[in-house]
Amino acid sequence: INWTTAAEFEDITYKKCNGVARIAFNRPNVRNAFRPKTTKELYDAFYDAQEDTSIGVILLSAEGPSTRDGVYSFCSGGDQSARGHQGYVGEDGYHRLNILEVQRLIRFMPKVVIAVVPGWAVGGGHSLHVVCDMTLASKEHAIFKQTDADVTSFDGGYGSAYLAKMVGQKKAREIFFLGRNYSAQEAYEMGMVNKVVPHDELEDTAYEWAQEILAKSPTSIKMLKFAMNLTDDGMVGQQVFAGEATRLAYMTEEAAEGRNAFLEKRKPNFGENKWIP
Ligand code: 1HA
Repeated sequence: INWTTAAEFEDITYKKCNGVARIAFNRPNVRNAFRPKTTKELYDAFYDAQEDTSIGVILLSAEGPSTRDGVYSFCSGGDQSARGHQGYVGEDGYHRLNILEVQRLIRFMPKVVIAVVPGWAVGGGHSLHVVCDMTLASKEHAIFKQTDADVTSFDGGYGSAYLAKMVGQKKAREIFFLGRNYSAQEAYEMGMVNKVVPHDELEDTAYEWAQEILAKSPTSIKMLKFAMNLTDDGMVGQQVFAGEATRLAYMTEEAAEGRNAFLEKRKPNFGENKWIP
């Protein structure tokens, strides 16, 4: 895969190749924990990928392994050493950790986001894989774990309630209330992993999945993603889906007539026999 660097960051890497963007955590020595700087960089990279019309699929992956002990990780959630008394402190001294904004960007972007999990997916890192459209996991090294209830930093949205829709209420409660380790195979059997892949083939498989998706109709993929989101996202889900319906309506003769009539200061004439059932 001929990746080219799309932008330089400190806590993440950001590359592109043939319609695919790859955004990867790059703090492997702390199990790819995210600090406020990381979430800002993630947001900027995801936003760039969203706005780039050549990109249809984004892989959220991770660099590694740790140079200290050789352990692979996807993401271990919020950096506990960046936590002050009100929350996570950024370099500017403010308490913030805008990981939920990153989640919303992933959720609402009209492109497919695939979590590529080479190792630990823990806490807020686990929630990130949940909110991605699909998850591929390393057979040998991926471990899924929820520690939110150990550190009093809990995801009450997609990380938990949406997870429950994915794996069922009892399993989701077990994952959060006990905080155990689950292998890639166990996560697959629960329905939160799409495929368990030999570690050496993980990145290539993700790229292949992306290429298969890229061969599909972009409008269909985007409408299907938003349709599947809609029922869980309330009025915002409806807004996002309906926004695309509005865009399609703009492309009709009716829309041109409505706009032209206004600009020409006349009554619109939408024509005969247009009330197609
Ligand atoms: O859920 C949310 C949010 C929800 C809504 C709104 C905002 C949110 C913001 C954040 C979060 C969260 O992410 S809460 C959950 C935070 N994460 C954790 O509680 C996981 C902490 N880490 C671990 O449990 C373990 O490190 C591990 C299961 C991922 C891996 O265990 P392992 O292989 O035994 O490694 P370990 O020795 O523990 O870690 C290696 C090094 O990485 C250690 O550094 P050292 O002490 O040797 O210098 C360790 O401290 C560091 N490290 C690992 N995870 C984190 C970390 N440092 C800071 N923050 C971490 N999350």
